[in-house]
Amino acid sequence: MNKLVLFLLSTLFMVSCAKNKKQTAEVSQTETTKKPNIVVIYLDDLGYGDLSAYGATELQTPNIDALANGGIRFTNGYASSATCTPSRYALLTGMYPWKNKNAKILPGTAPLIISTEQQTLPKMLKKQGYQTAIVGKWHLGLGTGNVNWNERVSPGPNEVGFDESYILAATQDRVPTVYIKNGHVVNLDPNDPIEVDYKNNFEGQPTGKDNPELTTMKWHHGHNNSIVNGIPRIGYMKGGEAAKWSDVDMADHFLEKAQTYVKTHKNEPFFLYYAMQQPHVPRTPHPRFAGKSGMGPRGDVILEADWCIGEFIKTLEEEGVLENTLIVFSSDNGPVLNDGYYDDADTKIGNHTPAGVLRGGKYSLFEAGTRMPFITYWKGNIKPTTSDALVCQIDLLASLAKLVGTEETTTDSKDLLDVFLGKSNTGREHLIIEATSRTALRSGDYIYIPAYGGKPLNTQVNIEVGNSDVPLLYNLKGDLSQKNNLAEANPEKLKEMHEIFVKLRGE
Ligand code: NG6
Ligand code: CA
Repeated sequence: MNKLVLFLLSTLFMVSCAKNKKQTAEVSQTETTKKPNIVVIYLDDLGYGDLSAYGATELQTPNIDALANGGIRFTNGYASSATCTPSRYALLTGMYPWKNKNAKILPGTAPLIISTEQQTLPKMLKKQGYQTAIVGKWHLGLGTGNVNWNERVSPGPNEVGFDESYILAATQDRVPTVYIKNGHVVNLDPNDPIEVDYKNNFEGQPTGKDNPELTTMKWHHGHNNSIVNGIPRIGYMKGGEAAKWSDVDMADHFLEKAQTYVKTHKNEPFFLYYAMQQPHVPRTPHPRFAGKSGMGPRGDVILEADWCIGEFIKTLEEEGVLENTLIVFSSDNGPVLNDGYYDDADTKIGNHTPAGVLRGGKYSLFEAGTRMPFITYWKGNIKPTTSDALVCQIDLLASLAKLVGTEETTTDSKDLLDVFLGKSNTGREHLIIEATSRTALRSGDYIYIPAYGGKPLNTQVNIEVGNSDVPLLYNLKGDLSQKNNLAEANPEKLKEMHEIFVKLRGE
C-alpha cells in the first residue's frame, strides 16, 4: 500500500470513530434527559392485611395486586408513624416527624406545618425539571393561623413544591368539607361565605350531638359537630353550600383529577402524589360499590380504591407513559375498624384481618400501626420480587433524588434507591417509628418499645397502642405477632437497643 492510500484509510477510520462517539453521546444525553415520571399512590388507614397480595382472603384487590406482583412487594416497609399527619410530613419532607412538635393529627384550621424554607420531595423534583402535583388528602395544615377560606388560602401545597394542587384540607371527617384547588375553594359562591371554627358552633347551625334526627351516619365517639350530607363531622362550618363535596363521589372526583393530570402532563417528567381518602372514616362508597364486599363500607371502599387504581393505571397505559413511570404504593398508617362512627366495620368484619398477623393498628407502636403494604412498580424496569429489606417512606426523598440525578437529601432520609429498584436487599439498619408522640426503635430483626405509662388499650377504637409499665422487646423474625416480650430474658439486647434508641433520638 502506498502512503496516500494509508492516509486516506486512517482518515476514514477516524471520521467514523468520531461519528460513533457522537452518536453515543447523543444516546446517553437523551437517556439522562428522559427522566421517569413518579407517582406516589397513598392510601389512608389501609392495613398490612387489607390486600389480597398481602394475604387477605376475604377481599380481592386485583389492581393493587397487579402492582405488587409485577413489582417489589415489601414486607418490611414502614410509614414513619401510626397516624396521618406525621406520616405525610415524613413522606414529603424526608424528616422524622417527632422532630417537629406540630406534626400530629391536625384540625382543619391548623397552620401549615412544613416550613416554606424546608426541603421537600416535590421541591427537589421540581429543581430537576419535574412538573409536580398533589391530588387528594393534604392534612399538613394551611395558612399561617387564621385562614379566611373565602380568599386564596396560603401557604399550602403550592408553596412547598407542588405546581398544582387539588386537595381536601384535612380529613374526610373534618370541616371544611370542600375541595381546594391551588388555594381556592372550588365552587365557592361569594354570597355564601365559608366560616370554620373548631371550638364554637355558629348560631342556629344543627350538630350531630343535638340533631341526631338529621344524620344518616351515627357517631360513636367524637364526630358530633356540624352535619354535612347527613354525616356529623369534627369541627363547625357555616356557609359554602355550593362548594361542599359529595362524599360518595369523592373517589371518582379525585380519580378524574389524577387522570386529567396524566393526560395533560404526559410529555413532561411529572411527579404526582395521588393521596386517596380510603378507607378512612366516614366510609362512603359510591353506590356502585356499596354492599360489594359483604363486610360493610370499610371493605366496600377498599374495593372502590382498588378499582380507582386500576382505572388510573389504564390511563397511564393509554397515554403511553406506563413504562416510563415509577409507581410507589403505600398507606399512611395502620387499620382501624370503629374510628368514630357506627358503620358496621367491626360488626361485619367476619374473618377478615385488616392487620394480617400483626399486633395493634392505627395509633399503635405495635407493628400494625406503621408496617404497611409497600410496593414499587416500574414496568420493564423493576423485576417482580418480594423484599424483606427494612425501608421507610421517609427514604423516598433521598432515593428518588438519586434516581433523578441529584444528591439533594435530608438528615433523616436514606438513599435506598437500589433497594426500591430491586438491585439490593440491604435496607436501613435502624428506624425510629412514632405513634401519637411516642417512639420506638426497629433495628435488625428487633423492635424495642420503651415503657410508656398510659392505658394499654384504646377502648374507643379497641386497639392495643403499645403502652406498658415495662419495656417491650420482640424479635420479629420468629415473633411477628409480638407475643413474646424478651426484655427480661435478654437484658443485653435490651440495653443495646435502648442505647441506640437514645442516640438516634438525640437525647
Ligand atoms: C382522630 C379522630 C379519628 C380520625 C383521626 C385522624 C376522634 C375521636 N377521632 O382524632 O376519627 O379522624 O383523628 O386520622 O375525633 S388520620 O388518619 O388522619 O390520622
Ligand atoms: Ca390515616
